Amino acid sequence: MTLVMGIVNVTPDSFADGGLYARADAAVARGLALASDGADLVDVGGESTRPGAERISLEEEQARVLPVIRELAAHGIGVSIDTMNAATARAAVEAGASIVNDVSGGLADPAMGATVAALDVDFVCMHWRAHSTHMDASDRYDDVVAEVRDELDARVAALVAAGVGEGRIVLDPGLGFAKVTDSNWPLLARMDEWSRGRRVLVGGSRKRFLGAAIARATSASSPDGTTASSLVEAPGPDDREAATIALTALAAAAGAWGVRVHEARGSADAVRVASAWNNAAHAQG
Ligand code: PMM
Repeated sequence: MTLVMGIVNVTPDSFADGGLYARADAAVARGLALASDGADLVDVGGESTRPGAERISLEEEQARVLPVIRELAAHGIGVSIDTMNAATARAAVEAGASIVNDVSGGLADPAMGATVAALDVDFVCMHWRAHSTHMDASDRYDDVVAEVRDELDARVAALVAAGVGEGRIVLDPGLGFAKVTDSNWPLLARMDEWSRGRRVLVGGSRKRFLGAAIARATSASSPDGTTASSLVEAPGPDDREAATIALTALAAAAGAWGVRVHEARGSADAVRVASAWNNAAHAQG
C-alpha cells in the first residue's frame, strides 16, 4: 500500500504552512498528530524550498530539525530528513531518521552520494534544476517527460557510482520545482515512462498546479445588481486539500510508493480506497 509521508516544516516561511511549526515543541506535536491521523512517516525539514526562498546556514538548519527528529524517533515514528546538505543528512540519521529526502537529488551538495552510501538508508532523489531563487525560470522543456527521465537517470548513475545501492533510491518528479503549472501533469500521467519500475514519491500537496487545476469561474455582480462578470479564482494553499486527496488517490492507483502531504487523514483514507479497488481488480483477474 502507498505510504503517507506527513510534512513537518520547521521553518518560518514555507508556502503552505509557513511559520506554524517553527518551534520544536510545536513541530513535534505536529508530527505526532500526523502519525495519529495515519501518516506512515514524517518528513522533517528545516530549510524552506518555496520559490524565491534564500538558503540558511547548516547550523541553523540542524538547530531546527535535530531536536524534532530525536523526539519523533523516540516515539517510534519513522522519520525522513528533508535536506540538501550531506552534513545535516548524517546528523539527522544519527538522531534517528531512516530516510534522506533531498530535493536536489544530490546535486546541491557533492558529498551527498557518498554520505548516503555510508549511512545505508533510503534516498529520495527528486528532479531539480536550480535553487529556489531560480527555479521558476528553469521551467523550460521541449519534452518534460523525456528530460526529467534523462536528468533523473543521470542522478541515479552518479549516486550509484558514489556507492548508493540502486534499491535504496526512490525517484520523485519534483512537482512545482522548475515546473510552474502545465509541466507537472504529463509527469504524473506518464509516471511509468520516467520511473521504469523504481519506487516513486509524489509530492504535490497543496501546490500551485493543483490550485490552477481547480480554479473555477465565479460571477461577480456590480453594486447595482445589473451586470455580472466572470472571474477565475485559483484557490490558495488551504483550499487545495480536497484536490490533494484526489491526487493521492490517483497516485496510489498508479502504484506510487509514497505521497508527501501536509494533512494525513484524507490521504490515508484515499490510499485505502485505492488499495481496496486495486485488490478487487487483481482478485477478478
Ligand atoms: N516539495 C517540497 C519540499 N520537499 N520533497 C520531496 N521529495 N518532494 C517534494 O515535492 C517536495 C519536497 C515543497 O513543499 P513544502 O514547502 O510544502 O514542504
